[in-house]
Amino acid sequence: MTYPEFPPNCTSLLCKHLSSELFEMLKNKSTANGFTLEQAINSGLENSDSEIGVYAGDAESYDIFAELFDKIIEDYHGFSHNDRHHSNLNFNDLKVKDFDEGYVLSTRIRVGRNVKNMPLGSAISKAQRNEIETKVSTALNTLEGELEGEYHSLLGMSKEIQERLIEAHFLFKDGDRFLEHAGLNRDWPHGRGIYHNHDKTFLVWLNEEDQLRIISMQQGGEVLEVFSRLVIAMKQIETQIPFAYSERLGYISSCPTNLGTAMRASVHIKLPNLSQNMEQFKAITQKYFLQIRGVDGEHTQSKEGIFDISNYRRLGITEIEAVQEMMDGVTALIEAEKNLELMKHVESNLDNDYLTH
Ligand code: ADP
Ligand code: DAR
Repeated sequence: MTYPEFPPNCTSLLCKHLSSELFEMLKNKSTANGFTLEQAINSGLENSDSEIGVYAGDAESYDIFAELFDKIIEDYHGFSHNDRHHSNLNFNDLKVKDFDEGYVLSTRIRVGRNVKNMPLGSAISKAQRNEIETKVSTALNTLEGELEGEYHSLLGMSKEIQERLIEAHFLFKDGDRFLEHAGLNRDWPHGRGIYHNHDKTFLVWLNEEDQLRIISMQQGGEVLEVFSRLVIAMKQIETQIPFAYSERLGYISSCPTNLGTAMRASVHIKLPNLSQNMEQFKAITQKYFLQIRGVDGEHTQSKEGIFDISNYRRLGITEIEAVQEMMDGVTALIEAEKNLELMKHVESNLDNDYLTH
């Protein structure tokens, strides 16, 4: 492989950090699973509009290709090679904020997890992926109480049911081109599926981007309820399924953006006025380290002034800090939205006064 010719408009962290010198240093290296630099960067080469552009094929990738991954990790999370990740799942430490009524439509908190001592999705074999599906779905089927539910393999699921679950924000989409070119969609739909409880407030995706996406979600803005359900579930699953974990990087994920807590705490929130003031909107999201996604998740657009707002950082902060950052930022967004509403109301009253006198 020769040094790739990145297009001039490439803005990914891969383009930014893979110098020709670094490429020459890493191009002939591979992990014990045979995962190569070429495989790690293929998604970013095929998708020049990538934000990041790299995926790991196993936990070892973060060591073998550390000279590249560490630059990307520091750029995205502000986490340096000498930093160490710490966890805090004590939901009593959350300074809960009740969001004003009428803005937050729903709350979802998810973590990515991968099975210890197994390759990640980009390097796993079909047999290993099927083994994970069997072991994890068996463990999930032992869950009781509020978490009790059923596992549904994608292989046996009709397109109509899949579309309905995707539309309702419960199931992952297929055909993601970033995952495709990372080798994460190989053998699709074999080994993929979804577990959910009877109310669909607790769900687990199997073998999408990560081997598990453990999800707690519900209508409204009761963040503590959503978070505590997730923490209880995570701990119960981990008693049966050991997760890939690093003292330095926390929970190991396919994409470096999901290392550490691998947690994304999001709300669907109505901000029709702020959506007309994107400069002000983005100033607030930058201040609170928030990410703006569309109403159907990553790489989608907002609809009717509804946005998916979540914490951007996942590594080098604890789970409590990630959720707190989201809550504090969402509170600031609601305040800004209310002020814009008030200004609009005053202006329309002034206009009416002017017109009637
Ligand atoms: P991930 O959260 O796993 O990184 P996405 O951003 O693609 O993946 O979101 C996955 C699905 O979850 C999408 O259908 C998205 O609309 C839905 N979703 C995300 N946040 C919320 C939320 N707060 N309420 C309801 N659905 C949500
Ligand atoms: N779209 C890929 C991944 C960015 C982070 N999102 C994940 N991991 N789902 C990119 O490189 O832009």
